[in-house]
Amino acid sequence: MQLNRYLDVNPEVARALAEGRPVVALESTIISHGMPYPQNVQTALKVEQVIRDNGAVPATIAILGGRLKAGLSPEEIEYLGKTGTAVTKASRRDLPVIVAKKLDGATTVTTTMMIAHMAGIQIFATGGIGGVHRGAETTMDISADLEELANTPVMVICAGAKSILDLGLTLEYLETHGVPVIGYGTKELPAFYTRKSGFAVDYELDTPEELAETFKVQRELGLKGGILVTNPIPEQYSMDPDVINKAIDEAIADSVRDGVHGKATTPYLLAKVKDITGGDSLDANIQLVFNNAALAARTAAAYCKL
Ligand code: PSU
Ligand code: MN
Repeated sequence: MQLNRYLDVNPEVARALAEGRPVVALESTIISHGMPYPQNVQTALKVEQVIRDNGAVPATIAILGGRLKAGLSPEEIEYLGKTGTAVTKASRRDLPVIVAKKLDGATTVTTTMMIAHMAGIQIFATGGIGGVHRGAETTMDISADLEELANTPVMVICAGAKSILDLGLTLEYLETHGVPVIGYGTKELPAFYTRKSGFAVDYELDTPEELAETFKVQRELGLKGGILVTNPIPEQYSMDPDVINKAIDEAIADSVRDGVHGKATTPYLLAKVKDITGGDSLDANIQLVFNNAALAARTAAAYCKL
């Protein structure tokens, strides 16, 4: 484990890492900004249980009082969920000020990867990643998540990207930056709420062992950066593409009308989509996170056996 005087690895996580047992990182922006209270807290706690049930130790990541935390208590998760969007959404550029001023921050995919790496955690489960936004050719709104995947050696297991993003441009960006994009049991990029997007992924892998082996080879070759695993939402929870795409188009039109920009865009769109679909998208969102957590735990377990 890298020594870092700003980092607190909770005892259970530290013990598992020291003993070479599997650990899975989880982000906290999905709790504070990605879902409403109290479903956010219920989901975050259940995700940790899913990880345990699949043989790994969960490490939910956040910044509390300026401390980088790898592994939260249920009370800390409750605090983040209840405080919601009043907690700063912390991406890479936010870290110095939040830590120096001893503030709280909910970690995005970017900062969760960074802190996981500092703690020595290699596998991270989430719902969706940030990417190249629709209209990025004029707004230049490209998530820092993509840059982090290009630079930080963590495997991120997600359900693909939401079509609030430009999926084609997101894949182009990842290709340019040398990030492998793997479909788990599929050759097609899943679009978060749906199993299909019309875009092909680089490779299909079908078992946690294959994912673990691929990640190990990437490390041993000395390649920088992570791997993006896209795991389709289970069929029974997937949404009607027409319904969800219409909701997303409406949400984007609203965001343009309201002049939303910068870091507020993604949380705004997530909340709008949820409102427009009457909560159906929230149910799908919760189920796909459980599905990703289970795969991440099994992959972390396989990685420890290599
Ligand atoms: N996409 C989702 N759910 C989320 C997020 C994205 O489907 O909760 C969150 C993640 O924390 C992700 C962040 O890292 O939003 C990306 O924000 P931005 O687009 O501002 O980079
Ligand atoms: Mn952005």
